[in-house]
Amino acid sequence: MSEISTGSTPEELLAIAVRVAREGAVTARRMRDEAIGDVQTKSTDTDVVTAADKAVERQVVEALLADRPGDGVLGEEYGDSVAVAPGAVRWILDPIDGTVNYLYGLPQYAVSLAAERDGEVIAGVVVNAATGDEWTATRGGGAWRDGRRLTGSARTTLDQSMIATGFGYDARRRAHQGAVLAQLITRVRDIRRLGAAALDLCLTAEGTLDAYFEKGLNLWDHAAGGLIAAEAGLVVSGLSGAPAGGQMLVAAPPALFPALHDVLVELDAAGGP
Ligand code: LIP
Repeated sequence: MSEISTGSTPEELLAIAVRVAREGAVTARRMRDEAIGDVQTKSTDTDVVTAADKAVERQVVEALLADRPGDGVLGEEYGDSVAVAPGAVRWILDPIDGTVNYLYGLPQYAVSLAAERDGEVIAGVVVNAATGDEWTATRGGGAWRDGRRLTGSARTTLDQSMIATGFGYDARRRAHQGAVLAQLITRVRDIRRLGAAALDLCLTAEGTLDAYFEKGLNLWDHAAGGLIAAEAGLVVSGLSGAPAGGQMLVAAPPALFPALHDVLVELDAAGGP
């Protein structure tokens, strides 16, 4: 691997990620327009994976390693390939986030690609494959959409806030999540369940949504969108001081985060199966 590749800047990594993610989004859209093929299930009968998920992941991984052969890739469908060079990058990829939306043709599914070095995500891009909308961020470089810097929502009170969330694929987890929602919905302006964590995070980063939370996300769901939300000035965290992760991820403007955090703790949103 050339020296430049291990020492690439976040901006150089973002340029690679944007190019490759856009190409993957074109493939996802084309395959959707042609026909949904080879639909299989994973953890439950509602946790689906399509031929497009696999094709996009293969395409993105091949393009990344052609550019940077010493890097590693963690992908939703084919798992982890270990980086072999010191200071190399681990790419974190969800080839189609919002797979059920993709299956139904709802225009809310995205290619999500992040670059991680030494355990820290330093660049990320999310491309809505249905619409072409694109969000980017580099660590310390801000979050952007169409040349506009993102700064999140100006909302300051929970009862006037639009909160997005999502549900797992396991019925027992969904029962707990539904019980939490039944209480939360009385405390907020409204709830939205759009079906793709990466896009939920980007819409929250741009202030179209006021805040987002979800239990049970995988790293590939939130690696890029979490950086975009953080670089938009949002608090991206778990509950009670925990980092954002599978137990809970909350993304909210600093003015809103404490109230949302406290009600999620009160309702045991991180609990349950
Ligand atoms: C999806 C997430 C979404 C969550 C779904 C699913 P996938 O990821 O983006 O937020 O609510 O249950 O996990 O499976 O479409 O890549």
